[in-house]
Amino acid sequence: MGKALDGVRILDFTHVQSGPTCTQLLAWFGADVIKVERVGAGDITREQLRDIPDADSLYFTMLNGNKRSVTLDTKNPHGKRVLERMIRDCDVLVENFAPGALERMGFGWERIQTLNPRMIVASVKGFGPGPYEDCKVYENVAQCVGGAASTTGFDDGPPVVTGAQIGDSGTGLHLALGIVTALFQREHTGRGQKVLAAMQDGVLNLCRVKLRDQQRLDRTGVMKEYPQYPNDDFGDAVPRAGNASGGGQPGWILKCKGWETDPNAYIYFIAQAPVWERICKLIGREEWIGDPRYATPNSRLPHLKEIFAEIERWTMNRTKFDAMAVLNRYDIPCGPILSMKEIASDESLRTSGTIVEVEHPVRGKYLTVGNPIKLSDSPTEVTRSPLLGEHTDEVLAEFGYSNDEIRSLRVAGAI
Ligand code: CAO
Repeated sequence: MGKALDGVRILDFTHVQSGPTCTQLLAWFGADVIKVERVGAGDITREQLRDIPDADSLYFTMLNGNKRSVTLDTKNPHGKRVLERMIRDCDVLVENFAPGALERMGFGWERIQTLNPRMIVASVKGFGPGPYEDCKVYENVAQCVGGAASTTGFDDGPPVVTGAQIGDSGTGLHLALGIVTALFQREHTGRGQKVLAAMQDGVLNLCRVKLRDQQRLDRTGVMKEYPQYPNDDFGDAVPRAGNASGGGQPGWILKCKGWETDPNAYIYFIAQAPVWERICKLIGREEWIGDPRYATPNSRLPHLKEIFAEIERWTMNRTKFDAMAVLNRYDIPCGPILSMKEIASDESLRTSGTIVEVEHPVRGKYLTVGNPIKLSDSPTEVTRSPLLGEHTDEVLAEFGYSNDEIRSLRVAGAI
């Protein structure tokens, strides 16, 4: 069976996390992703957070599967000529260099357009146009400037960054969508275009419910589903909401059996309005069903702390998995707090291909996250990340270089 992006050739100048997540996704959909790396060094993450001496790190291997690796010195005159040829014959160039690096290399948008008007040039940057456009940005900076940190954590503590890499992987996802959209438009126009995904914008897009809340707060001065209501004051900016659900259905994280010793013996519980009666019956508070203080979603809002404390008395007597099984029988939305250890051994995630074990020639077997997007006509087969420069000769031959030419490029230090 063919793949959705068969025939799309991608010149992948990405490094670290944001860009590589994007190109890995495109590779999973069948694009030929040629990762261009610095001669002798490669992507800096090959050696960051290493757990096995001299083997590519998990940081690298988990973000660069299904790609080919070419080494090329794009500052060497011979290397620049190779790059020109590659640009002429590829569909997309993806990069997440610091602002201006591509131009300093001599390959700004105008130059690339001259070489190949059909080329799509896709970039991750920290900020979009404006006062910070020249700044370098990493994950947690993006979380801070995109609105996530100020709205995450508890009211009595400092801002908190989340473990979900919404700045890096989140922006990589945004960029991937931009690229396939530009490829689709090129079908009609025949022209390439620039695609920009700024990390600040990507994080804000994922935090849009908090911008919604800012406007509600500006108008009414209160947000009744936030834990600050009814006893604490609201300031003029959206406060940190702890584990409140953030949606129209109240939720909170509740202790389960074993919480004293197991940091993940908790469950997320949603007191969804349509199943309120069942919740009351299950926890033995049937009198709440007819009580006007608890009967409607609005009347319950000032009592949420008390309600969740009462539900917690029920969850604390069960393991998170037992609680989940019972609550699901009553159609009550909930989810156990799963540790990474539990996720790593989850059979259903392995069966669905969301967690995959891959064999690597240097590091042996490693686990990686497979394609979270499943296409019925374009199944993903996850393959290992390439060794540094593993495909240099093979790729250059495909771009028309003879063995002798490849040898002299190597002597010149261009590859
Ligand atoms: N051959 C020759 N030179 C190469 C090369 C190659 N194949 N690949 C890269 N280089 C050069 C670049 O041209 C650049 O040189 P100049 O500074 O002389 O122009 C240099 O390597 C370093 O590139 P960089 O500035 O992108 O790298 P950095 O480590 O200094 O910064 C980062 C890293 C991530 C902060 C920066 O790239 C950035 O802000 N990127 C945009 C935002 C982003 O993606 N952040 C997410 C990072 S975590 O996923």
